[in-house]
Amino acid sequence: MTVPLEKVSEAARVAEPGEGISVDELRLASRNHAMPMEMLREDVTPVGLHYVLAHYDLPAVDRDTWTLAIGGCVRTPVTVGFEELTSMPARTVRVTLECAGNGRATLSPRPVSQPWLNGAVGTADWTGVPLNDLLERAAPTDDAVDVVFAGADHGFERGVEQDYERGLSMADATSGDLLVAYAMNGEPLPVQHGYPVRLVVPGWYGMAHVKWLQTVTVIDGPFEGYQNKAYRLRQQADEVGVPVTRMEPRALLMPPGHPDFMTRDRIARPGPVTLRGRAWSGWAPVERVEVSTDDGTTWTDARLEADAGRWAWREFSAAWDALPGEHRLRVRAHDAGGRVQGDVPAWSRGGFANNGDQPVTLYVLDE
Ligand SMILES: Nc1nc2c(c(=O)[nH]1)N[C@H]1C(S)=C(S)[C@@H](COP(=O)(O)O)O[C@H]1N2
Ligand SMILES: [Mo]
Repeated sequence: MTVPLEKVSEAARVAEPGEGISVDELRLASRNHAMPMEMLREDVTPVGLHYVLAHYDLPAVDRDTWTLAIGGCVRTPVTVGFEELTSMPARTVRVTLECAGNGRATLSPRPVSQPWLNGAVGTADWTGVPLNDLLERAAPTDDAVDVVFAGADHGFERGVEQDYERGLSMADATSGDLLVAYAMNGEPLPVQHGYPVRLVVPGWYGMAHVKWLQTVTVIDGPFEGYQNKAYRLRQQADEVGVPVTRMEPRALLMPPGHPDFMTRDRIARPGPVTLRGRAWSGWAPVERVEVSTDDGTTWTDARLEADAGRWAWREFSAAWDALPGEHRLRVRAHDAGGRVQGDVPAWSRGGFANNGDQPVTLYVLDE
């Protein structure tokens, strides 16, 4: 029997007006979990609470037989095993990682996919070997254009069978602290984050950070693989689109007060409240965060806490005297490159890089 692949996998689409989240989306959402918003209190996200996204099944990789092969347009193909990799000079970099689809579920119209609210983010200390050191050993030839990173996971997506693969230009692959990482917060990578080894591309949205990394292939032309075509900003399905690359500036508020179980709306007593949260941008350092307690009518500057490194989110805080009533709390980040978090999320068919601010509703009781 032959199964036509287009029957297995639905084409990318946006939901009809009023169409709810489906069981297919719920299945994805229960495999791929968000970071709970209260974890914005941590500089480094505890491993089990960092968001997770895997397109296919989590592969079983044996660390003892695992190898990383660097080949293609190189003078000296290199193969390293886990022991050799971990004996090379290592670096640890604190990196905030965000899925390009973070916030997708609240867009209108809603792209049908992993239905993230706003918790598809986390920060970890990644330890590994600078990708540059491995590439230098392999010595790319002069015709090198792109570098393709392939994971051990395998699946089908919109009718296309594939290993998860992403390409980067030589310039992007050889600048900016990229790591071939084998530890997360000082521990071996857990399976859901890429055991035994993953790529970390500081400042870029999640899709570039290939997990369960097995091969690095230098090629003499632009990489046209599925995941490089899928992660593009498009208004129409037939557009070529603009590649999704670095994280847009975004600030998130650690929800104050206490939650209602179902709605997660917040409830607090009147009096002084410290509004806190974290902000990041993959383009340039965050240099300003504004806070509004009246749904964006007035804004005040939050205090920025110590810089935790170029690729890590930055904590902010603002003192507020909460009076009884219903309040809409909003925050927005500015980076040193002049990028500002928008009021209205940018819309694209994939729901990528939508960095609109996310209001938090807070009810302050009379006493
Ligand atoms: N091999 C492989 N790497 C992958 C993926 C995947 O499905 N397979 N998902 C990517 C996406 S879309 C994201 S957002 C990040 C998520 O990384 P995390 O689960 O460690 O948070 O991994 C990326 N790397
Ligand atoms: Mo993602």
